[in-house]
Amino acid sequence: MERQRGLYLLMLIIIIGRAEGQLEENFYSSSCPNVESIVQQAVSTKFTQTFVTIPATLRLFFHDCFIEGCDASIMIASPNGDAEKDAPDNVSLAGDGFDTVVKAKQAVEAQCPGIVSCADIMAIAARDVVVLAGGPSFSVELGRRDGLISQASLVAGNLPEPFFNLSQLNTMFAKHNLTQLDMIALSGAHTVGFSHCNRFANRLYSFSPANPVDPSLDPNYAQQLMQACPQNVDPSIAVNMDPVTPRIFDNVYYQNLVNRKGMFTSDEVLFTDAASQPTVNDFANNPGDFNGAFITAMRKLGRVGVKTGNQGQIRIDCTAFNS
Ligand code: HEM
Ligand SMILES: *[C@@H]1O[C@H](CO)[C@@H](O)[C@H](O)[C@H]1NC(C)=O
Ligand SMILES: *[C@@H]1O[C@H](CO)[C@@H](O)[C@H](O)[C@H]1NC(C)=O
Ligand SMILES: CC(=O)N[C@H]1CO[C@H](CO)[C@@H](O)[C@@H]1O
Repeated sequence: MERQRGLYLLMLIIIIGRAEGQLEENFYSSSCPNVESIVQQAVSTKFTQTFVTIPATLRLFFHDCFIEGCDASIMIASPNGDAEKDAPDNVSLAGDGFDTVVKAKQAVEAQCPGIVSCADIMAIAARDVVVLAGGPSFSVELGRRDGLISQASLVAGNLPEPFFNLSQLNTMFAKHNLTQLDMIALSGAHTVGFSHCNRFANRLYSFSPANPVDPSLDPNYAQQLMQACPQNVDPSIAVNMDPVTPRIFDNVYYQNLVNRKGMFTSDEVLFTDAASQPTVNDFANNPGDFNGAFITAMRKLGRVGVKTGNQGQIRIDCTAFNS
């Protein structure tokens, strides 16, 4: 009798624990069983219109998770221009990422109104774009709720900067329980997408008084970048971050680092710092190791600061809190 009560109590604790704290792969299996195919369809339709869908959606997910957790707070539009997406660090978050999430949400709402969070749609879409670019597939945990806070002032100092060194990168990722290995694997997202010239121009023109060109850059690659990004170039000009296979999600990013063709200091330092170089060499030589580490890290990224259970809300329009 006592034992049975104890067992019931234990089961109750487990059930409550699951409902409140944790994400699950089959969270919508009865409430919206087709959610993943609906999102996938919307993402691939958007992708047929523009390749930017891929890098923009992936980066949007990363920035969302690092500020206030993976809760779609980055999606909120404010008439005053003071929401998270308006922060200077968000400069150049391509509009196509926002558009992808909005379109996917509309498609989901049409079949399962009021059920699926924008935060979960972002997590599914981030996986889908990796797959569309030829990267590894993986299952996505679900059950996130949408956040109730979105403030530009929360962004400063909470996103990694392209001039960071290894310890600065590690410190920032560790705040979210992400290891150096996770950080190196997630940086592999720079295998697709674009950077504006001003984010790395210092490496071409004003690195140091003795070396205006960053000596850790391959000289031919530096020349190539100078051609694409002359001094004082139009700030809207952007270049591929992976000069070799810019539209494929692969491990060539790490081969580029070995060949001194990392776009940012924060990329190249992963190879030049002895503490991270063995991992870069491994990922450059073994695509399977990169894929495995990337999947693990994306799933961990997707758990950062999530709201579950009764926290937050299920937004109807991803760009506005429910009224
Ligand atoms: C490790 C530290 C990181 C730094 C310092 C960093 C910095 C940057 C910067 C400066 C840009 C260029 C933005 C522009 O000028 O348009 C960029 C682009 C991008 N980042 Fe990162 N990033 C980091 C990690 C990540 C992670 C973890 C992801 C995703 C998992 C990611 C995904 C992307 C993507 C896909 C783009 C291309 C965006 C586009 O083409 O629209 N980055 N990143
Ligand atoms: C990284 O940068 C920080 C801040 O500028 C500095 O204190 C630290 O010494 C640097 N670490 C390395 C290994 O260069
Ligand atoms: C941090 O990650 C470890 C290993 O993945 C996990 O066991 C632990 O529960 C995580 N901690 C938090 C606070 O998320
Ligand atoms: C996509 C987006 O909303 N980007 C904004 C990022 O922040 C700058 C200002 O700092 C805005 O001008 C952009 O519109």
